[in-house]
Amino acid sequence: ENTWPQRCFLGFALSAPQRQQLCSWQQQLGDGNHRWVASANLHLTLAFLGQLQPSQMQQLLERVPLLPLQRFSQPLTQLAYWPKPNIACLTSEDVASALQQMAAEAQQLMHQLALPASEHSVYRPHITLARKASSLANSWQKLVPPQLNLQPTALHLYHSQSTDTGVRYQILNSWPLV
Ligand code: 3AM
Repeated sequence: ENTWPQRCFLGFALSAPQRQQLCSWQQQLGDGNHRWVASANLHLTLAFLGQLQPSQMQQLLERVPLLPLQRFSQPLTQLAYWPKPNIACLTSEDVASALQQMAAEAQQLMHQLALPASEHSVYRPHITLARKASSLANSWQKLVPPQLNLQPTALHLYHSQSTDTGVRYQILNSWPLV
């Protein structure tokens, strides 16, 4: 059952071994006041689209294939805590150029669809590992980070749905990277 608008984002999936790697790393640290992101929800966001109306969805589906959908390798090897979204994540200071270009053109596409652009002028690739993460702020960067090299084979359009058991990201459409 689809209701509108739909909260959506463009992003990349992790491989099953990568999800397992991060999940094991989270488990070593154990629980606390933070909320670990569930293994099934681990992802790399290209662009947060926000609330899409049906006409915007239709235009998006027409125009995403025009983005530079090139393969890339993005190492993610640094732990960071970002206070404003209050997340603890795995990130990198260097952005793969093909990913950088895709992110910039995705922002232009959002502008064309009259979607609010990102508040941030710089694209920072990251995998959110924990939310409500303020209790991790002091220790987080001193931990030994998981070493990940993301090499996605597709770009996905995700629908972010709230459910009784938490948020669920449903893939609505996928485009292969070439
Ligand atoms: O990729 P991460 O997990 O950091 O927090 C949301 C998640 O980020 C973020 O978009 C990703 C997919 O849901 N998000 C949610 N609301 C947002 C907003 N208003 C947002 N990003 C920017 N602006």
